[in-house]
Amino acid sequence: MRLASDRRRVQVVDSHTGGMPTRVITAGFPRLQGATVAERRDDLERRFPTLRRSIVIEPRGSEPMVAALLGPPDSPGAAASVIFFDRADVLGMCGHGAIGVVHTLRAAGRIAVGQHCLDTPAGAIEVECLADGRVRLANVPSRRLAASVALQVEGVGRVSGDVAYGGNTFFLATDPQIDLQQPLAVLNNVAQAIQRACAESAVEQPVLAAVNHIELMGPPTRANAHARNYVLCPSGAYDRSPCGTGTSAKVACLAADGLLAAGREWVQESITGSLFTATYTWIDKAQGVIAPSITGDAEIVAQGDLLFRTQELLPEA
Ligand code: PYC
Repeated sequence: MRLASDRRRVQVVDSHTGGMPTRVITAGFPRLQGATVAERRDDLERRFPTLRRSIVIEPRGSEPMVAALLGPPDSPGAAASVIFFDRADVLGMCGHGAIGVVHTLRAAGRIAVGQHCLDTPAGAIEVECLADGRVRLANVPSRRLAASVALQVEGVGRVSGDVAYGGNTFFLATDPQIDLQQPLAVLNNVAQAIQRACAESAVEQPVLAAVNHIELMGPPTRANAHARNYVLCPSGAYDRSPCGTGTSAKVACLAADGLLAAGREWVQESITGSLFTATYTWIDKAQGVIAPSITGDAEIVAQGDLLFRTQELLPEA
């Protein structure tokens, strides 16, 4: 059955990683300008804001959806380049999305069990398709940027937490511990108030200027997990998965505090109960820089064409 023959087609494969949707764009997206994935990222950000949103939000997508635009590799031997975006932004890196991409490439027969490389705007990442179907991601170098940063948060009071980079920059609220058993709407309000406080305090505490994700930490509900998180993304959606970049940021803080030894596993539970397993090795112990590794699972849930009028695929600038 071929419908809407007057429409242009953008081919996608939809998956979820621990409940968080990833939409891999495999063909049909307008050609981006740029010799490197970083340049193509800038072009995507500048010239295609409406098309980006139309791909991920309703009626074609959903609020939390992250898209992964596949392109040619930059580095010799890389399987592909990938640029992640959600309804608000082009993302530096996305852990759950990378797991979805690798799962999709494997299902499509483009990569096999074993190690591969993906070029992202945040740098090249090593990924591994494990024989049991899971994906291991060697994330970008991660580190804590500041410890125990105190904020005055409207409706909450004083909140202290660490600022850490794991491919995106997180404020990890730890004190007071926010009760993660509260309704999602309450957690969302608290995280948004912290997000606003980060923005408002960035003049006095410049490290906060880079914060784009808020991570609330609490005790796990799963017997095999070490902690549970709630992650607010810049789009306003919460991460249904344990957040690969957020887990990397958390592990960087644990490493900096000497609370998790290199090579030991950290099992991070998401607000929906899904799990990622993380480990790390030191890149530079004196500077607190780690190489985190995140293992998780994805499932393909749909494959198809998104339909657009020709003018909807034209650049805006
Ligand atoms: O898994 O890194 C992640 C992520 C970032 C935003 C949503 N998921």
